Amino acid sequence: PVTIRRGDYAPPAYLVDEVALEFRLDPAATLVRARLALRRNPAAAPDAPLRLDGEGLQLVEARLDGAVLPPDRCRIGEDGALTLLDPPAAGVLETLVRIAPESNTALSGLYTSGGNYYTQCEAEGFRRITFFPDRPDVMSRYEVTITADRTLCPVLLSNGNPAGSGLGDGNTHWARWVDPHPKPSYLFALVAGDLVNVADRFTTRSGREVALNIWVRRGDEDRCGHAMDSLKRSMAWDEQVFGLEYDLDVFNIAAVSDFNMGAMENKGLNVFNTKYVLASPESATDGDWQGIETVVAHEYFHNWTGNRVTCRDWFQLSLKEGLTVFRDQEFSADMGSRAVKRIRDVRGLRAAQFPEDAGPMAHPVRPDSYIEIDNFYTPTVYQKGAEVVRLIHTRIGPAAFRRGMDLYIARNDNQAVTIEDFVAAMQEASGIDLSAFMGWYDQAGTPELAAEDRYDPEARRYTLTLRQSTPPTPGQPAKRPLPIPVAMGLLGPDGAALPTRLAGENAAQSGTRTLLLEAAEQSFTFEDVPAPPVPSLLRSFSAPVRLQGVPREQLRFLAVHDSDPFVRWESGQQYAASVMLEMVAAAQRGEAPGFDPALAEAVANTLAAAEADPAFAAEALSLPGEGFLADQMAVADPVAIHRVRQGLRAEIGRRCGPALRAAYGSLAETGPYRIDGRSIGRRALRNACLGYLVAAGDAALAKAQFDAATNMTDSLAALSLLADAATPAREEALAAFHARWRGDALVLDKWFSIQAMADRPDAIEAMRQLYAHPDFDLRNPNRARALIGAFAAGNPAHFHAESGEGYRFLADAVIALDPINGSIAARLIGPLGQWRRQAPSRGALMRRELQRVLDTPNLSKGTFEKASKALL
Ligand code: B3K
Ligand code: ZN
Repeated sequence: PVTIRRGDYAPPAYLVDEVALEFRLDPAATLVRARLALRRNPAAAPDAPLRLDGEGLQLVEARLDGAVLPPDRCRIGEDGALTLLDPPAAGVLETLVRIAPESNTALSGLYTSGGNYYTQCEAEGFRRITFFPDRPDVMSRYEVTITADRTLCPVLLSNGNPAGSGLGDGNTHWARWVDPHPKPSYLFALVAGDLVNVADRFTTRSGREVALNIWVRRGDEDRCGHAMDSLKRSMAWDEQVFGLEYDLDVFNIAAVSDFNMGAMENKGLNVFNTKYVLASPESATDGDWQGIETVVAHEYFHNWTGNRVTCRDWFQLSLKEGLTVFRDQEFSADMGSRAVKRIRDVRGLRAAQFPEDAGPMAHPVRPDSYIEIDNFYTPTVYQKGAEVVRLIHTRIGPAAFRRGMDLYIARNDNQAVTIEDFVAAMQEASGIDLSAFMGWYDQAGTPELAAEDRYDPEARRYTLTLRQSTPPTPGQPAKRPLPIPVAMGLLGPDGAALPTRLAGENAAQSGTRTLLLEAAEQSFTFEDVPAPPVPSLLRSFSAPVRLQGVPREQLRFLAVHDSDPFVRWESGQQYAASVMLEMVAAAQRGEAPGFDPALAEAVANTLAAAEADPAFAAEALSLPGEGFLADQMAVADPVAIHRVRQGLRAEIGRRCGPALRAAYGSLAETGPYRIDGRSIGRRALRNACLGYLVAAGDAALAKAQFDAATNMTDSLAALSLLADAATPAREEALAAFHARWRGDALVLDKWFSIQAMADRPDAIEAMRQLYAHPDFDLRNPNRARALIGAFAAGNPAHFHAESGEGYRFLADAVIALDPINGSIAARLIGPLGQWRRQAPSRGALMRRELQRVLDTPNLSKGTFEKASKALL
C-alpha cells in the first residue's frame, strides 16, 4: 500500500466546472452516466495527464465531445482509475458505468440498505460511483437525474433544490436536482426508496423559506421530533452567533440503519445513522437525546464550515472537523449547562484522544502522511482539533474570533483551503500574532504542564513558574514548546478569590485571567499578595494538556472552594485518581488497598449540595474511569484497576448508604417524564446513587428500578448494573429486555453493548455466544460496534484477560469483518494497538494477534495500516 504525504500536494491537472449525472437505479446493475465539463487547470503543469479516479466501476462506454473514445485512448489502470491519453485542453467527457449497490458491503459509494439506496462519499467513495477527480479541491456544480421504479422507489433525492420530475418508461419515474453551489465530490449524495418524511419549515432571518424534511422508513415518523427541533435550533443559533444563514430552499435529512459513522453533511441532503435521528422517551436514553442534538447541529454547521468553505486536501481535515466540533460544542453549551458540557467534552477527550496521542497511531491534528484516510477521522483530528480552535478563541477573545470567522468565510467562500487560511483570518482579525499556534496543528503528543510556586511574605510577592514538555511520538522524537493559554486565579487561605496584579501592571484584576506560557519554562510574578495563595490553574480546561503534580491538599481545597466549576470537578477527579492509583499499587503488591475517608466525605458533600445543580453533582459523583487511570500508569494493569474501582464503589456505597438512599428516594420522578436539562441531571444523579448502592450489594434495588422504569435511561442504568450481578435477576432482566425490544434495532444494540461490557467470570464465553446470537449481524456497523467495539473499549478487565482470549476474540472478529467492511474492521482493531502500555506478557499476546491479522491475505489497506503501525 502507498503512503500519501502532505508535502507532495500538487494542484489537480483538470478542473470540472459542471457535472451532469444520470442514475438508473437497480440493486444489481445500476447505470451511471456522467457528463463532465473539464478544462485544464491553469495552476497545473501543462502536460499533466487526465486521470479520473475509479474503483470497481464497469465501464460501458466513454465519449469525448460526443465521439466514442476507442479503448486505446482511455485506459483503466490496476488501481481502477481511468486515464485519457492525448487529452484536450477542455471538453466534455461522458462515461457510462455499471455498479452493483446491493453487493456493496463496504457502505462506501452507492449501496442498499433495507431495499433503499443511500450513498456515502467522504472521503473517497465517489470514485465507486463514477470516474472523477475524486479530491476535495475539485469543486463543481451538479445536476442529478435519478430514474427508478415508481413502486419500489417513490422517493428520489439528491443535493440542492428540486428541478423537475416525471414519469419514465415502464413503471419508472424520475426526479432532477440542481445544486447551485459548487462542491467537492465527497459532498455528493443520493437517497432513493420507499421512505416517508416528517416535514417542517424554517424562515431564515433574511426571509428565505426553507422546507425541512426528515426521511425515514415507514413507522419511524413519530420518533423524529427531537431531531427536527434540534435542527431548527441549530439554524437559528448559527444565524445569531455567527451570522450564517442557510443557502438552499430545502434541507433534507435521510436516516439509514446501515451506516459507517454517525452522520454525513452532504450539501442539502444530510445522511444520518438512525441512531442520531430516531428517539422516543421509551426507547432513547438521555445520552442518546443529547447525542442527537449534537450531531444534528454538527452536520448542519458543516454547511458553512466544510461545505461552502472546504478542505484543499485531506490533510486539512481538521479545518472543517475541528472547527465544526468547536461550533457544536458551543451550541450545546448555549442550549444547556456550559460547565457540564465542558466536563463531558474533557472526559471524552481524555478517554479517547489522550491515549491515541500516546500510542502507535499518534499523529498531529494535521497529519503528515497516511495510507488510508479513513483511519484519520480520529479523536485527534476532531476533538483535539476543536481544542486548538478553542485555544485561538481563548487567546484572541470572542469578539475577535467572530470577526475572524467573518473574514475566513468571506475570503474563502466556494474555495478549498488550508489550515493556514483559517489561522491567517484569525490573526488578521485580531491583530495578534498566531504563528506559534501552528505548532498545535503540526506537533503530535499531549504536552505535560507542571507548576511550582514561591511566596515571599516580606515582599508580599508570589511567583508561579510553569513548565511544559511533550513526550516523543512516532516520527517526532523532539518537541518544541507550544503556546499554552493558562486560565487561572489565586485563592486565599479562606478559599476566597484574590485579585491579581502581575508585576508591571498598574491595577489588580478580579476573576479569571489567562497567562500565556510560550517557552519551556516561564515565571509569572504577582504583587500585593497578602498570604500564600492556592493557584487554580487551567480553568475551563483552557488547553489540552496534562497538568501534573498538583499536591493533594491543594486538590481537596480547590474541589471545595474554587469559583470555576471545571476546576472544582477536575480537582475532585484528580484527587480520587491519585488515591486510586495508590490503591492499585498496593493491590499489585498484594496488600489490602486501604480506604481514604476523604472520598466518602466528598460524596457526602456532593450529595448535600446536589440540589443546586444535579447534573454537575452527577459528574462529581462519578469516579475517574478505568481508562483514565490506566492512562496515568507507566504500565497499565486493567484487571487491578477494575477490582480497585469496584471495591471502592462498594465501600463508598456502604459508608454513604443512608445519604445515597435518601438522595435516590428524593430524586424519584414524580410528575410526567421530561427531557430538559434539570430532569436529565436528576436522572443522572439518581442513577449514580443507584450505582453505589448496587455496588454495595443491593442488586434488588436495580431490579426494582428495572421493573418499574418508564424511560430508557432508568431502564438501561438498572440493566447495566444487573448485568454485572451474579443473580437470577440478571438473566431474567436481560431476557425481559430482549423480549420487549427485539423489534427495535437501536435498542437491541444497547442490549448487546451492556452484555459486552459486563463483568462476569465467563465474559469471553458470553461474548462468543452473543457473536453467534441470531440477532447479531456483523454486516451492520451499529451492531458490530455494539458488541465488538463495546467489549474491546468498554470492558478492559476482560478484554485484557490474562489468557489472551479477549485479544483473540477481537482479532477473529476483525479478520471476519475486514473483507465485508474494511473501514469498520480498521476502527475496531484499535485497542490491540495499545500493547506497549501493558505488561510484557499481555503485550506479547496482543502483538501475536496483530500479527495474525496482518498475515491475513487481501487485508484492506486501512486494517493493514492500523495493524502494521501498531507493530512498529
Ligand atoms: N464528515 C463526516 C465523516 C466522514 C467519515 C468518512 N470516513 C461526518 C462528520 O464529521 O460530520
Ligand atoms: Zn464533521
